[in-house]
Amino acid sequence: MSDDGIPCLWMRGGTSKAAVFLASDLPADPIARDRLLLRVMGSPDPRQIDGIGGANPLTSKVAILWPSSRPDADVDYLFLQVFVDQALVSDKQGCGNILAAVGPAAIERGLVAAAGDMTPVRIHMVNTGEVARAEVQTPGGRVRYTGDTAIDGVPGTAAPIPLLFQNIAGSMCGSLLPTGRARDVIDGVDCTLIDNGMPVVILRATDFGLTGRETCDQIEAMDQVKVRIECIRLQAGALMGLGDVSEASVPKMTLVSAPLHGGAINTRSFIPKRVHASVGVFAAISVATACLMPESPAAELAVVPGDGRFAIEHPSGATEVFLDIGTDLTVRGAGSNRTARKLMDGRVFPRP
Ligand code: NQM
Repeated sequence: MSDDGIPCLWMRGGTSKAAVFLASDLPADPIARDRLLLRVMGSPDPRQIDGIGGANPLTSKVAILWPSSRPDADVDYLFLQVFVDQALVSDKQGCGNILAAVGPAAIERGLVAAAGDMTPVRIHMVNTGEVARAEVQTPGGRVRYTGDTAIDGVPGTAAPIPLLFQNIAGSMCGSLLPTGRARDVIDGVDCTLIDNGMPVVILRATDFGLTGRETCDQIEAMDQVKVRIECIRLQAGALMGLGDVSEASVPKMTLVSAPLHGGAINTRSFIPKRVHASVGVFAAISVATACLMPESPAAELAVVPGDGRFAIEHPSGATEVFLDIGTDLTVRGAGSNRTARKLMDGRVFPRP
């Protein structure tokens, strides 16, 4: 298989990048598949110099697509996080940013037929079991990537790809608040253990001596802060029913502080060891949901918008997520407007 290369689409989805494959082009056995993907990306190696990975968790991602196994979806999407400096590939999280690339890629690869100027694509997110809806612009039967939509963390503008979700609470933990509480205390630090599409632990930045304005590089240089956060993460993972998370990419750790630029709340997210250059889509939805819970450290800092549109501030601007909030304050649905772009369509040659 690898002598002739493997068909591969290299796509930007939101503020991340992924290699997109058809399942039929990869080994069916997950162990053989993951070994191959490590070689494709160039892992383990901090620079991923002998592969196509970008030496950061946000650019070392894989999406695998196949015709949907479910009547309520058009395409199945398995997300895999390929670790940069460890020989690990994890399916234990989804990815809302790469999800933005799935609709266009499914149309590019003929898994979904373009239908008029806008093609709705129902995507079964295999990692968590839910179905998302993406709207892809397809004038003349081809994906249009150009447009006027700007998202923070990506230069320029592109065609919008609205993403809509329902029933994402408890995506990996089984319930929105896996401990049954909106506030737990771990190592003396208040936190909210929440899963509205992504398992996230929400903590006050000030409890770690931070203002929340620090850059990613500044935080990554703070060894003591990182050790404290990882220690809390390992305990939180067990409390959230995720077991031993020492080699898992969830839960994500998000430090919150008061908004700085008119948004709902300000964040710095560990994903879980590197600091995210922006924020994950589902992570942002989980943070927004915590802002509605009076006992959460997020609620005391948040400025909750009246229209359900939460601008979640992060190191490169803000990500807007939408919550459809019922009268009893339950979150019925959520969404985000993202963009994506086809960067390369060709064959990838994994390291032997
Ligand atoms: O939370 C990074 C990203 C993500 C995940 C990560 C994401 C999400 O920004 O839905 O998008 O948290 O590892 O690509």
